[in-house]
Amino acid sequence: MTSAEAAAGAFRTLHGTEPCGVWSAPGRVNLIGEHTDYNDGFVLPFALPHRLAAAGSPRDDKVLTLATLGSDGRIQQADPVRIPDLCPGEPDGWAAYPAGVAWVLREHGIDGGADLVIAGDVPTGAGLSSSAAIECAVALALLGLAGHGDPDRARRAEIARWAQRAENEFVGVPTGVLDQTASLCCVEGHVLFLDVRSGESEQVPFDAEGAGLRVLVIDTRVKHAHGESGYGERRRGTERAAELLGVEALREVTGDGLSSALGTLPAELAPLVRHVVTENDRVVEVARLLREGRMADIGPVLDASHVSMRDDYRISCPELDLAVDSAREAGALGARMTGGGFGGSAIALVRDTDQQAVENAVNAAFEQAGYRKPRLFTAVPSAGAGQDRP
Ligand code: GAF
Repeated sequence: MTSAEAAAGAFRTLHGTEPCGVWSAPGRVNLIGEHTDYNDGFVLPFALPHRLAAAGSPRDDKVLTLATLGSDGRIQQADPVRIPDLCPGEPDGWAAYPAGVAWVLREHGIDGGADLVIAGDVPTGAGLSSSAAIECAVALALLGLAGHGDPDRARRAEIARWAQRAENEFVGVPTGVLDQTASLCCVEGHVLFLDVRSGESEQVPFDAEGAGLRVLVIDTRVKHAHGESGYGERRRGTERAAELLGVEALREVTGDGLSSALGTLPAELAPLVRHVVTENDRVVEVARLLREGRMADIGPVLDASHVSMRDDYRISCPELDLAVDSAREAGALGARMTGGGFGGSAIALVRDTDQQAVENAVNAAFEQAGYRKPRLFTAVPSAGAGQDRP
Protein backbone atom coordinates (compact mmCIF):
# COMPACT_ATOMS: atom_id res chain seq x y z
CA MET A 1 0.00 0.00 0.00
CA THR A 2 1.34 3.46 -0.86
CA SER A 3 1.52 6.25 1.69
CA ALA A 4 -1.27 8.03 -0.20
CA GLU A 5 -3.53 4.96 0.01
CA ALA A 6 -2.76 4.58 3.71
CA ALA A 7 -3.61 8.24 4.40
CA ALA A 8 -6.83 8.04 2.34
CA GLY A 9 -7.84 4.83 4.13
CA ALA A 10 -7.23 6.35 7.57
CA PHE A 11 -9.19 9.45 6.49
CA ARG A 12 -12.17 7.27 5.53
CA THR A 13 -11.98 5.40 8.84
CA LEU A 14 -11.92 8.62 10.84
CA HIS A 15 -14.30 10.84 8.88
CA GLY A 16 -16.53 8.32 7.10
CA THR A 17 -16.03 10.00 3.70
CA GLU A 18 -13.45 10.14 0.92
CA PRO A 19 -10.89 12.94 1.30
CA CYS A 20 -11.08 15.69 -1.34
CA GLY A 21 -7.43 15.10 -2.18
CA VAL A 22 -4.16 13.44 -1.14
CA TRP A 23 -0.74 15.08 -1.37
CA SER A 24 2.58 13.51 -0.42
CA ALA A 25 6.21 14.50 0.04
CA PRO A 26 9.39 12.41 0.28
CA GLY A 27 12.17 12.16 2.83
CA ARG A 28 15.67 12.76 1.51
CA VAL A 29 19.23 11.59 1.57
CA ASN A 30 21.86 14.29 1.29
CA LEU A 31 24.60 12.88 -0.91
CA ILE A 32 26.98 15.56 0.35
CA GLY A 33 26.92 19.12 1.72
CA GLU A 34 26.20 18.97 5.44
CA HIS A 35 25.61 22.03 7.63
CA THR A 36 26.36 24.20 4.62
CA ASP A 37 22.75 25.27 4.02
CA TYR A 38 22.49 27.76 6.90
CA ASN A 39 25.90 29.10 5.88
CA ASP A 40 24.49 30.02 2.43
CA GLY A 41 26.50 27.24 0.75
CA PHE A 42 25.92 24.23 -1.51
CA VAL A 43 23.99 20.98 -0.97
CA LEU A 44 23.37 17.89 -3.11
CA PRO A 45 20.35 15.88 -1.90
CA PHE A 46 18.04 13.42 -3.59
CA ALA A 47 14.50 12.39 -2.68
CA LEU A 48 13.84 8.97 -1.17
CA PRO A 49 11.04 6.68 -2.32
CA HIS A 50 9.73 6.89 1.26
CA ARG A 51 6.93 9.46 1.57
CA LEU A 52 4.49 11.02 4.00
CA ALA A 53 1.02 11.72 2.67
CA ALA A 54 -1.68 14.12 3.85
CA ALA A 55 -5.26 13.24 2.94
CA GLY A 56 -7.55 16.20 3.41
CA SER A 57 -10.86 17.95 2.95
CA PRO A 58 -11.64 21.62 3.52
CA ARG A 59 -13.82 22.89 6.37
CA ASP A 60 -15.75 26.14 6.42
CA ASP A 61 -15.25 26.97 10.12
CA LYS A 62 -11.48 27.76 10.11
CA VAL A 63 -10.80 24.75 12.31
CA LEU A 64 -7.82 22.48 11.59
CA THR A 65 -8.11 18.87 12.69
CA LEU A 66 -5.01 16.69 12.55
CA ALA A 67 -4.60 12.95 12.83
CA THR A 68 -1.77 10.56 12.11
CA LEU A 69 -1.72 6.86 11.36
CA GLY A 70 0.92 5.14 13.50
CA SER A 71 3.01 2.16 12.42
CA ASP A 72 0.86 0.09 14.81
CA GLY A 73 -2.21 0.90 12.67
CA ARG A 74 -3.72 3.20 15.29
CA ILE A 75 -4.98 6.66 14.43
CA GLN A 76 -3.84 9.36 16.83
CA GLN A 77 -5.82 12.61 16.88
CA ALA A 78 -4.55 15.99 18.03
CA ASP A 79 -6.90 18.49 19.66
CA PRO A 80 -8.65 20.59 16.98
CA VAL A 81 -7.26 24.12 16.67
CA ARG A 82 -8.76 27.30 15.20
CA ILE A 83 -6.43 28.66 12.53
CA PRO A 84 -6.91 32.31 13.63
CA ASP A 85 -5.85 31.29 17.18
CA LEU A 86 -2.62 29.49 16.16
CA CYS A 87 0.53 30.72 17.81
CA PRO A 88 3.91 29.05 18.48
CA GLY A 89 3.94 26.70 21.47
CA GLU A 90 0.50 25.14 21.00
CA PRO A 91 0.12 22.44 19.79
CA ASP A 92 3.49 20.84 20.47
CA GLY A 93 4.83 17.36 19.63
CA TRP A 94 4.16 15.94 16.15
CA ALA A 95 1.15 18.23 15.57
CA ALA A 96 3.38 21.33 15.80
CA TYR A 97 4.82 20.58 12.33
CA PRO A 98 1.53 20.63 10.38
CA ALA A 99 0.07 23.35 12.63
CA GLY A 100 3.20 25.47 12.07
CA VAL A 101 2.68 25.22 8.33
CA ALA A 102 -0.94 26.38 8.72
CA TRP A 103 0.34 29.26 10.88
CA VAL A 104 2.74 30.42 8.14
CA LEU A 105 0.21 29.93 5.33
CA ARG A 106 -2.30 32.07 7.27
CA GLU A 107 0.02 35.03 6.66
CA HIS A 108 -0.18 34.36 2.96
CA GLY A 109 -3.97 34.44 2.93
CA ILE A 110 -4.50 30.68 3.08
CA ASP A 111 -6.51 30.38 6.27
CA GLY A 112 -9.44 28.05 5.56
CA GLY A 113 -9.97 25.14 7.93
CA ALA A 114 -9.23 21.54 6.98
CA ASP A 115 -9.40 17.95 8.16
CA LEU A 116 -6.01 16.33 7.55
CA VAL A 117 -4.91 12.75 8.13
CA ILE A 118 -1.20 11.97 7.75
CA ALA A 119 0.37 8.59 7.01
CA GLY A 120 3.55 7.28 5.46
CA ASP A 121 6.79 5.40 5.72
CA VAL A 122 9.61 7.94 6.17
CA PRO A 123 11.50 6.67 9.24
CA THR A 124 11.35 9.25 12.05
CA GLY A 125 14.46 10.45 13.89
CA ALA A 126 16.64 8.69 11.28
CA GLY A 127 18.15 11.81 9.71
CA LEU A 128 16.05 11.19 6.59
CA SER A 129 13.93 14.28 6.92
CA SER A 130 10.55 13.04 8.07
CA SER A 131 9.77 16.48 9.56
CA ALA A 132 10.22 18.23 6.24
CA ALA A 133 8.15 15.55 4.52
CA ILE A 134 5.22 16.26 6.87
CA GLU A 135 5.59 20.00 6.43
CA CYS A 136 5.76 19.83 2.65
CA ALA A 137 2.87 17.37 2.27
CA VAL A 138 0.72 19.55 4.55
CA ALA A 139 1.72 22.76 2.76
CA LEU A 140 0.71 21.30 -0.61
CA ALA A 141 -2.51 19.91 0.89
CA LEU A 142 -3.57 23.24 2.42
CA LEU A 143 -2.66 25.10 -0.77
CA GLY A 144 -4.45 22.52 -2.92
CA LEU A 145 -7.58 22.58 -0.77
CA ALA A 146 -7.58 26.37 -1.11
CA GLY A 147 -7.68 25.96 -4.89
CA HIS A 148 -4.01 26.46 -5.79
CA GLY A 149 -2.72 24.24 -8.60
CA ASP A 150 0.54 22.30 -8.84
CA PRO A 151 3.31 24.79 -7.91
CA ASP A 152 6.05 25.52 -10.44
CA ARG A 153 9.77 25.43 -9.57
CA ALA A 154 9.98 28.99 -8.24
CA ARG A 155 6.85 28.56 -6.17
CA ARG A 156 8.20 25.30 -4.74
CA ALA A 157 11.35 27.08 -3.55
CA GLU A 158 9.12 29.70 -1.89
CA ILE A 159 6.98 27.02 -0.19
CA ALA A 160 10.20 25.39 1.08
CA ARG A 161 11.09 28.69 2.80
CA TRP A 162 7.60 28.82 4.36
CA ALA A 163 7.96 25.26 5.65
CA GLN A 164 11.40 26.10 7.05
CA ARG A 165 9.87 29.10 8.84
CA ALA A 166 7.23 26.84 10.37
CA GLU A 167 10.00 24.61 11.70
CA ASN A 168 12.17 27.48 12.95
CA GLU A 169 9.55 29.75 14.45
CA PHE A 170 6.58 27.52 15.33
CA VAL A 171 8.31 24.25 16.25
CA GLY A 172 11.41 26.09 17.49
CA VAL A 173 14.14 24.10 15.72
CA PRO A 174 16.83 26.24 14.01
CA THR A 175 17.30 24.13 10.85
CA GLY A 176 18.23 25.34 7.36
CA VAL A 177 16.28 24.97 4.13
CA LEU A 178 17.97 21.83 2.74
CA ASP A 179 15.32 19.29 3.70
CA GLN A 180 12.24 21.22 2.59
CA THR A 181 13.86 22.16 -0.73
CA ALA A 182 14.88 18.56 -1.33
CA SER A 183 11.38 17.32 -0.56
CA LEU A 184 9.70 19.84 -2.87
CA CYS A 185 12.22 20.32 -5.67
CA CYS A 186 13.96 16.97 -6.25
CA VAL A 187 13.04 14.99 -9.34
CA GLU A 188 13.29 11.29 -10.03
CA GLY A 189 16.66 10.02 -11.29
CA HIS A 190 18.57 13.16 -10.24
CA VAL A 191 20.40 14.78 -7.38
CA LEU A 192 19.63 18.45 -6.76
CA PHE A 193 22.67 20.73 -6.83
CA LEU A 194 21.45 23.76 -4.90
CA ASP A 195 23.22 27.03 -4.26
CA VAL A 196 21.38 28.15 -1.14
CA ARG A 197 22.58 31.75 -1.42
CA SER A 198 21.32 32.43 -4.94
CA GLY A 199 18.55 29.84 -4.91
CA GLU A 200 19.84 28.58 -8.25
CA SER A 201 19.66 24.85 -8.74
CA GLU A 202 20.54 22.17 -11.26
CA GLN A 203 19.13 18.66 -11.61
CA VAL A 204 22.19 16.42 -12.05
CA PRO A 205 21.43 12.93 -13.47
CA PHE A 206 22.20 10.18 -10.95
CA ASP A 207 21.73 6.65 -12.21
CA ALA A 208 23.68 4.52 -9.75
CA GLU A 209 22.20 1.25 -11.00
CA GLY A 210 23.20 2.09 -14.57
CA ALA A 211 26.77 2.52 -13.29
CA GLY A 212 26.70 -0.81 -11.44
CA LEU A 213 26.55 1.00 -8.11
CA ARG A 214 24.14 1.36 -5.19
CA VAL A 215 23.62 3.96 -2.50
CA LEU A 216 23.17 1.97 0.68
CA VAL A 217 21.43 3.78 3.54
CA ILE A 218 22.44 2.61 7.01
CA ASP A 219 19.98 3.82 9.63
CA THR A 220 21.82 3.34 12.92
CA ARG A 221 18.52 3.67 14.84
CA VAL A 222 20.20 6.14 17.16
CA LYS A 223 17.42 8.70 17.32
CA HIS A 224 18.36 12.29 16.92
CA ALA A 225 16.34 15.46 17.51
CA HIS A 226 17.75 18.77 16.38
CA GLY A 227 15.80 20.63 19.05
CA GLU A 228 17.91 18.96 21.72
CA SER A 229 21.18 18.15 19.98
CA GLY A 230 24.23 20.33 19.38
CA TYR A 231 22.72 21.46 16.06
CA GLY A 232 21.82 24.94 17.32
CA GLU A 233 25.19 25.30 19.02
CA ARG A 234 27.01 24.51 15.74
CA ARG A 235 24.81 26.95 13.88
CA ARG A 236 25.48 29.73 16.39
CA GLY A 237 29.22 28.92 16.22
CA THR A 238 29.36 29.39 12.45
CA GLU A 239 27.29 32.59 12.65
CA ARG A 240 29.65 33.97 15.28
CA ALA A 241 32.66 33.00 13.12
CA ALA A 242 31.15 34.79 10.10
CA GLU A 243 30.65 37.88 12.25
CA LEU A 244 34.28 37.78 13.45
CA LEU A 245 35.49 37.36 9.86
CA GLY A 246 33.35 40.28 8.71
CA VAL A 247 31.32 38.26 6.20
CA GLU A 248 27.59 37.80 5.99
CA ALA A 249 27.90 34.01 5.82
CA LEU A 250 30.76 31.48 5.71
CA ARG A 251 29.89 30.87 2.08
CA GLU A 252 32.04 33.91 1.35
CA VAL A 253 35.18 32.27 2.75
CA THR A 254 36.83 30.31 -0.07
CA GLY A 255 39.52 27.63 -0.04
CA ASP A 256 42.16 30.28 -0.83
CA GLY A 257 41.20 32.51 2.07
CA LEU A 258 40.76 29.64 4.50
CA SER A 259 44.17 29.46 6.18
CA SER A 260 44.34 33.20 6.91
CA ALA A 261 40.74 33.10 8.20
CA LEU A 262 41.54 30.16 10.49
CA GLY A 263 44.50 32.01 12.00
CA THR A 264 42.29 34.82 13.27
CA LEU A 265 39.58 32.72 14.89
CA PRO A 266 39.24 31.36 18.44
CA ALA A 267 40.34 27.71 18.66
CA GLU A 268 36.79 26.41 19.15
CA LEU A 269 35.45 28.11 16.01
CA ALA A 270 38.28 27.39 13.54
CA PRO A 271 37.40 23.69 12.93
CA LEU A 272 33.75 24.60 12.34
CA VAL A 273 34.80 27.06 9.65
CA ARG A 274 37.21 24.55 8.13
CA HIS A 275 34.39 22.02 7.82
CA VAL A 276 31.96 24.43 6.15
CA VAL A 277 34.49 25.83 3.68
CA THR A 278 35.94 22.45 2.67
CA GLU A 279 32.48 20.86 2.54
CA ASN A 280 31.29 23.49 0.06
CA ASP A 281 34.30 22.62 -2.12
CA ARG A 282 33.45 18.93 -1.85
CA VAL A 283 29.87 19.49 -3.00
CA VAL A 284 31.10 21.36 -6.06
CA GLU A 285 33.62 18.59 -6.72
CA VAL A 286 31.03 15.78 -6.45
CA ALA A 287 28.63 17.67 -8.74
CA ARG A 288 31.45 18.05 -11.28
CA LEU A 289 32.36 14.34 -11.14
CA LEU A 290 28.71 13.36 -11.59
CA ARG A 291 28.30 15.68 -14.57
CA GLU A 292 31.36 13.98 -16.09
CA GLY A 293 29.77 10.56 -15.55
CA ARG A 294 32.42 9.58 -12.98
CA MET A 295 30.16 8.37 -10.19
CA ALA A 296 32.59 5.77 -8.83
CA ASP A 297 35.17 8.55 -8.30
CA ILE A 298 33.08 10.41 -5.72
CA GLY A 299 33.93 7.81 -3.06
CA PRO A 300 37.03 9.52 -1.60
CA VAL A 301 35.15 12.83 -1.46
CA LEU A 302 32.37 11.19 0.57
CA ASP A 303 35.02 9.75 2.90
CA ALA A 304 36.66 13.14 3.37
CA SER A 305 33.27 14.66 4.18
CA HIS A 306 32.74 12.12 6.95
CA VAL A 307 36.16 12.75 8.46
CA SER A 308 35.45 16.48 8.43
CA MET A 309 32.14 15.99 10.22
CA ARG A 310 33.64 13.58 12.72
CA ASP A 311 36.78 15.56 13.59
CA ASP A 312 36.05 19.20 12.76
CA TYR A 313 32.30 19.67 13.09
CA ARG A 314 32.05 16.92 15.72
CA ILE A 315 28.52 15.79 14.88
CA SER A 316 29.11 12.07 14.39
CA CYS A 317 28.67 9.36 17.02
CA PRO A 318 30.22 5.91 17.54
CA GLU A 319 27.41 4.13 15.69
CA LEU A 320 27.73 6.39 12.63
CA ASP A 321 31.51 5.99 12.64
CA LEU A 322 31.16 2.21 12.85
CA ALA A 323 28.65 2.19 9.97
CA VAL A 324 31.07 4.19 7.82
CA ASP A 325 34.22 2.30 8.80
CA SER A 326 32.74 -1.18 8.50
CA ALA A 327 31.16 -0.36 5.11
CA ARG A 328 34.46 0.94 3.80
CA GLU A 329 36.47 -1.99 5.11
CA ALA A 330 34.06 -4.34 3.32
CA GLY A 331 34.61 -2.61 -0.01
CA ALA A 332 32.38 0.49 -0.12
CA LEU A 333 33.85 3.11 -2.47
CA GLY A 334 33.00 5.85 0.00
CA ALA A 335 30.76 6.44 3.01
CA ARG A 336 29.60 9.29 5.22
CA MET A 337 26.97 10.20 7.74
CA THR A 338 24.08 12.12 6.17
CA GLY A 339 21.82 14.78 7.64
CA GLY A 340 22.21 16.77 10.82
CA GLY A 341 24.18 14.14 12.75
CA PHE A 342 24.24 13.08 16.44
CA GLY A 343 22.60 9.82 15.31
CA GLY A 344 20.48 9.00 12.30
CA SER A 345 21.82 7.52 9.09
CA ALA A 346 24.97 7.02 7.05
CA ILE A 347 25.22 6.32 3.34
CA ALA A 348 27.71 4.11 1.53
CA LEU A 349 28.40 4.00 -2.20
CA VAL A 350 28.93 0.35 -3.10
CA ARG A 351 29.43 -1.72 -6.25
CA ASP A 352 26.35 -3.89 -6.78
CA THR A 353 28.60 -6.96 -6.59
CA ASP A 354 29.82 -5.88 -3.12
CA GLN A 355 26.45 -4.90 -1.67
CA GLN A 356 25.76 -8.14 0.17
CA ALA A 357 29.27 -8.27 1.64
CA VAL A 358 28.98 -4.67 2.84
CA GLU A 359 25.58 -5.29 4.41
CA ASN A 360 26.86 -8.42 6.16
CA ALA A 361 29.92 -6.59 7.45
CA VAL A 362 27.89 -3.66 8.82
CA ASN A 363 25.40 -5.99 10.52
CA ALA A 364 28.20 -8.07 12.01
CA ALA A 365 30.09 -5.00 13.26
CA PHE A 366 26.95 -3.66 14.97
CA GLU A 367 26.22 -7.01 16.57
CA GLN A 368 29.76 -7.33 17.81
CA ALA A 369 29.67 -3.83 19.30
CA GLY A 370 26.39 -4.63 21.05
CA TYR A 371 24.50 -1.93 19.10
CA ARG A 372 20.90 -2.22 17.89
CA LYS A 373 20.56 -3.92 14.52
CA PRO A 374 20.73 -1.18 11.88
CA ARG A 375 18.08 -0.80 9.19
CA LEU A 376 19.67 -1.12 5.73
CA PHE A 377 18.14 -0.28 2.38
CA THR A 378 19.27 0.95 -1.01
CA ALA A 379 17.92 4.28 -2.20
CA VAL A 380 17.30 5.57 -5.71
CA PRO A 381 16.54 9.23 -6.44
CA SER A 382 12.76 9.48 -6.45
CA ALA A 383 10.07 12.05 -7.21
CA GLY A 384 9.56 15.23 -5.21
CA ALA A 385 6.33 16.28 -3.49
CA GLY A 386 3.04 16.43 -5.36
CA GLN A 387 -0.63 15.57 -5.46
CA ASP A 388 -1.32 11.83 -5.54
CA ARG A 389 -5.03 11.90 -6.23
CA PRO A 390 -7.85 14.41 -6.50
C1 GAF B 1 19.25 18.89 9.15
C2 GAF B 1 18.67 20.25 8.85
F1 GAF B 1 17.32 20.22 8.89
C3 GAF B 1 19.15 20.79 7.51
O1 GAF B 1 18.70 22.11 7.34
C4 GAF B 1 20.67 20.71 7.38
O2 GAF B 1 21.30 21.72 8.11
C5 GAF B 1 21.17 19.33 7.79
O3 GAF B 1 20.67 18.93 9.06
C6 GAF B 1 22.65 19.26 7.84
O4 GAF B 1 23.19 19.43 6.57
O5 GAF B 1 18.73 17.93 8.28
